[in-house]
Amino acid sequence: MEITNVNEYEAIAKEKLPKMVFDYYASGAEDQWTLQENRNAFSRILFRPRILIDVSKIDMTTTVLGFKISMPIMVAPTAMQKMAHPEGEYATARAASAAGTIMTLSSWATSSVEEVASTGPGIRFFQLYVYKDRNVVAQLVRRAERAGFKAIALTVDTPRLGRRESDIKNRFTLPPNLTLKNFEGLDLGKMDEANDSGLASYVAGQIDRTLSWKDVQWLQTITKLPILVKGVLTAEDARMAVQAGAAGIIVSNHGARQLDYVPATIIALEEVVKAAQGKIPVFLDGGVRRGTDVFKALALGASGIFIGRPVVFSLAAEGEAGVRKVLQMMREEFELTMALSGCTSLKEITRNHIITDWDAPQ
Ligand code: FMN
Repeated sequence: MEITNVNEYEAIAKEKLPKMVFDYYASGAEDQWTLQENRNAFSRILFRPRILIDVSKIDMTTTVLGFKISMPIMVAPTAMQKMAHPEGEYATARAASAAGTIMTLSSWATSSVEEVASTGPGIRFFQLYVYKDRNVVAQLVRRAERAGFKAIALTVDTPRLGRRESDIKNRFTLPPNLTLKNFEGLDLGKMDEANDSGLASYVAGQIDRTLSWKDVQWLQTITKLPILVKGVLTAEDARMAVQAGAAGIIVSNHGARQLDYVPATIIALEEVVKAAQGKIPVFLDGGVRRGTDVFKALALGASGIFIGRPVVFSLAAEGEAGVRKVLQMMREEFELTMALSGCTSLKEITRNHIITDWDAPQ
């Protein structure tokens, strides 16, 4: 039967993938309260559509850090995509490029920055995890620059890995035929099996828990690339990101995989946007599955959104064609939402086009 929305890929992926892999992709942390809330919160925002506006032409194009893209829908970094499909990150890179949008490559990709660059042209960002060994970080950032990546998305919500109980039960580890390709030559490409989550042990061994705001400044001394701080959920940290010289903020709770009982990102978004005061753009990821969700995020001040799980699920189901279809369905739904709410360009989307359950009664 024809697939008509992004959510349908999850069930197909579940049938196709080994349980250990599907659970790793799908899970959130602990009670998975935030995992549900990331979705549920969107349903507490309703539209105030405007009528009798000529919507025969809709322009969804936008500019992110100076790069023109076809729509404000981008690809979030998700690790180890070759577990989903043999073409893994190559397929995602090609699909994003065909859609005219940005792909963010995970530090923990199963394809290297050079390999992904070799798939062809495309605007790509590199997601960075900071290892204890700063030489490893400096080398990797340099390689990303040389491979033509345009920005660093610095993940700041993972000093330790969140407690994902299915990964513990499944003794999750990277399958032996795959490596964390960016680290292969640095002897950090393999993940040992552990008595709990192999990934949690890897993080505990390699990732720098001392990471702090001064490192955001350090990063700027080793690269000219703009830095997006990924994982901000409060106004306080938004102000600090601006001060630290970030080029942008990604409001993210890591797909609800880190600290459970943090708010849905769509709820946290507005305070971050206010605190950033228009000085730097604010993006969002977490639970975006519909064109209506994209519109709601933009109405609350986001400059664009990223999708995570829909990419790995569609990759598992249909490879590159699946990821293309996800991006296409999101684009079409978003275009329709704009038309039906009376907006012909992104700048016409305003706070008045929505009402939330935390707004004062009119
Ligand atoms: N975020 C990172 O910064 N680095 C990663 O390597 C990374 N790997 C992920 C792997 C999976 C399977 C998932 C689901 C998320 C991962 N994330 C990672 C978080 C995503 O970048 C993003 O914040 C999240 O998936 C967005 O929520 P969504 O999946 O509901 O769209």
